[in-house]
Amino acid sequence: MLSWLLFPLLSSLVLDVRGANVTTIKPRLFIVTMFDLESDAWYNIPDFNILAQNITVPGFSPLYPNASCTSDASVCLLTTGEGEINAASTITSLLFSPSFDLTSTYFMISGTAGINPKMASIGDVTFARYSVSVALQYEFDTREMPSNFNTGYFPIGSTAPGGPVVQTYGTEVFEVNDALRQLAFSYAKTATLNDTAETQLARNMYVNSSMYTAAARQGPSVVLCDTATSDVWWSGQRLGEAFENITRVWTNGTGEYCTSQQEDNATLNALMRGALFRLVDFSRIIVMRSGSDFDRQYEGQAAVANLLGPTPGFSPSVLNLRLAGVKIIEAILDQWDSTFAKGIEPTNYVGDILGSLGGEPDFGPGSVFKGKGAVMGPASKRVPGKY
Ligand SMILES: *[C@@H]1O[C@H](CO)[C@@H](O)[C@H](O)[C@H]1NC(C)=O
Ligand SMILES: *[C@@H]1O[C@H](CO)[C@@H](O)[C@H](O)[C@H]1NC(C)=O
Ligand SMILES: *[C@@H]1O[C@H](CO)[C@@H](O)[C@H](O)[C@H]1NC(C)=O
Ligand SMILES: *[C@@H]1O[C@H](CO)[C@@H](O)[C@H](O)[C@H]1NC(C)=O
Ligand SMILES: *[C@@H]1O[C@H](CO)[C@@H](O)[C@H](O)[C@H]1NC(C)=O
Ligand SMILES: *[C@@H]1O[C@H](CO)[C@@H](O)[C@H](O)[C@H]1NC(C)=O
Ligand SMILES: *[C@@H]1O[C@H](CO)[C@@H](O)[C@H](O)[C@H]1NC(C)=O
Ligand SMILES: CC(=O)N[C@H]1CO[C@H](CO)[C@@H](O)[C@@H]1O
Repeated sequence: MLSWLLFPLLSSLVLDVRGANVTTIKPRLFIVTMFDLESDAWYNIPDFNILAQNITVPGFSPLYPNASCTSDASVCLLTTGEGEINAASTITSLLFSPSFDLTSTYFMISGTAGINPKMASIGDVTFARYSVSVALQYEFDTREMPSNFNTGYFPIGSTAPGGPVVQTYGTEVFEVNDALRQLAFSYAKTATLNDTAETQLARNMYVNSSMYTAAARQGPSVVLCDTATSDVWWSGQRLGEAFENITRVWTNGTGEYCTSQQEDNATLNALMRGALFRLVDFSRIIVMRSGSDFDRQYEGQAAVANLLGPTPGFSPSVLNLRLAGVKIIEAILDQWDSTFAKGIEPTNYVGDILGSLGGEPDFGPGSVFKGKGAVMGPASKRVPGKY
């Protein structure tokens, strides 16, 4: 089924922070999952044993202390733990682990998400160009908000909802390589995705709601649309709409909020900081999220019933990440020498809202580094695999 390329292991022995001898490996792709049910989907695949080697990485979550890799080390997987703090801590630890040389590694986030029924449906696999920290705002409880507000959230430094970023923290919006995203999308589309009778039934409730008729899809599909991060697992029509609005404004009209999750801006922020020292290549990131549950109720349903009710979309959504993701991995490994080793040249801006990696963001108030990128002192002269 899968034709994994064999290539020699890099085998320089180095000591890690524990004083343990470790071997430096140079994976071609790293799968980033957030919790056990997402990683489980990648275990026990014929011809692809991702548990052939376990590598304990100091700084990883106590729940998920190991990265694991295929025997030829071409593909590895880690589990960050859920929420932004776990994601940022785990990815930062990975960057500085002497067990890995990540300078040419592709990163593929593979996680489930809440799904906006205006854009896509449960069971769908989506690929984001923008990852937006939609809750990085001021917030009033709606019972105490001014009467002219339509939501309790409004941008930090502003006086009313819906405006642009005024006071930049730097993690509001990240943009990834769209050329790579289009390739990943085309490979994923060749997969036959899973669906179940229960999922179809739940999906139909939305297809039949007049407010979603145009956009709700009939069956599991692969979709290009953007993702929103918040530690708060929000739900409901009103917050859904508020975050659609802020995504549109903060991406200057080009982003469409479609999936909700609790990690991606943190993962991207940590990778961006690594890219500043050339430990990773920020143009090698794929943000794949599948719809496990709707982010809001259907017409006539109570918001609380949607959030706390059954989630029949969950099992196809984890399975579909793997079914679609395997196609992407196969393509990257098969075409490594011809295409992927040298990288996919981005034609869009890639990076954060500050312009840290250089270039002029096509969203937000503009580069604070005048298009030249952040001056951090000398970039990495670190020998990969050493401190
Ligand atoms: C690490 O490997 C070197 C070379 O094989 C060996 O001399 C040393 O004792 C090892 N250190 C530990 C802590 O295992
Ligand atoms: C790696 O760890 C998993 C459990 O997390 C285990 O099933 C597997 O056998 C381990 N692999 C090796 C080579 O020890
Ligand atoms: C981590 O990997 C080591 C080495 O294979 C194994 O002994 C340990 O059980 C693993 N831990 C977990 C939580 O899987
Ligand atoms: C989807 O997966 C479930 C459980 O893994 C299986 O029972 C079902 O037959 C699959 N459906 C399709 C259409 O492949
Ligand atoms: C949705 O509409 C379709 C087509 O009219 C119908 O077959 C189905 O029973 C409806 N589902 C629900 C839950 O109302
Ligand atoms: C979203 O924006 C639309 C159009 O500007 C506005 O009518 C609506 O009230 C906003 N919704 C929320 C919840 O902010
Ligand atoms: C994005 O929109 C804001 C206003 O919302 C504007 O100030 C800014 O210049 C725009 N940025 C770009 C790159 O067009
Ligand atoms: C690591 C990081 O940048 N985290 C930020 C992601 O966005 C949230 C708001 O949604 C911030 O609180 C985090 O600081």
